[in-house]
Amino acid sequence: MAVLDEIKEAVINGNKAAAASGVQQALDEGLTPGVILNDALIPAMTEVGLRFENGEYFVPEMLIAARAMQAGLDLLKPLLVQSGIQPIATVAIGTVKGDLHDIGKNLVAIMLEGAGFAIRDLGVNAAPEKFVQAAAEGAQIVAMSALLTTTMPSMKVTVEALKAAGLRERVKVMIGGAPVTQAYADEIGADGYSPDASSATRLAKSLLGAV
Ligand code: B12
Repeated sequence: MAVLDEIKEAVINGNKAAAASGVQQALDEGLTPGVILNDALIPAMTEVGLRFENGEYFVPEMLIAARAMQAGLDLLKPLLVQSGIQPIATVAIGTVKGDLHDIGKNLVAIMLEGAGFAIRDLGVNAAPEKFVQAAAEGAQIVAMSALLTTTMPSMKVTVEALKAAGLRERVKVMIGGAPVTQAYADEIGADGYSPDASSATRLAKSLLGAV
């Protein structure tokens, strides 16, 4: 599908306007948000990551590609999120301390919202205390994202901080992000891991016994 290739190119080249107009065109042509996301936007960011690894791209290129991706996501968000439903539970989601990557976290938040969860977005660079505070204020699930191997340990610190605050039994902890694995989730005592945004919604529901 030509338009999907155009969107991919636009994101890879960091062309925000072309990414947004491509997504709009794809929607006008009747493509579903899921297809646009999984067959254009996400593969584009994967390619950007490869180019960074190969030394073809540097941080500025990654950043403008991320902005182009976000412009496309902004158009998809209202279509991915249903409204007017009673929330299943509140999820406090954030990218852990020291980490500024938020595209995956935002995507997981959008999908969870679409699946009927209320979202408390703690943003990026979220310190363990922020997650603890959100849990103390009633969030039933704490969801942490990390894209850097160097920031993953903050997930463990947060789990420990929840324990120290006496909240660990009251909340479910789920984690994700490209370098995160099920083995790491087991190691730090998180309740669950999932590799992508759609399985994250299934995971959240299963953690609450809602499926
Ligand atoms: C875009 C990008 C950036 C942008 C981020 C902009 C933004 N607003 O997010 C900018 C330019 C800021 C950036 C900066 C850096 N980056 Co960067 N970045 C990327 C890149 C290319 C894409 C990440 C992305 O958005 N992917 C698309 C989304 C959709 O995927 P995702 O995040 O994995 O999320 C999915 C799943 O993981 C999962 N998921 C995510 N979170 C959660 C949470 C839960 C609870 C669950 C269940 C699931 C889940 O669901 C999501 C949707 O399916 C990756 C390469 C890559 N392929 O991952 C490098 C990458 C992550 N960056 C990297 C590096 C090294 C850096 C810098 C250190 C570079 C530098 N020298 O300054 C800095 C660090 C800044 C910081 N302190 O955070 C490395 C990390 C290496 C490592 N293993 O630690 C990578 C892997 C590039 C590479 N190949 O080397 N980066």
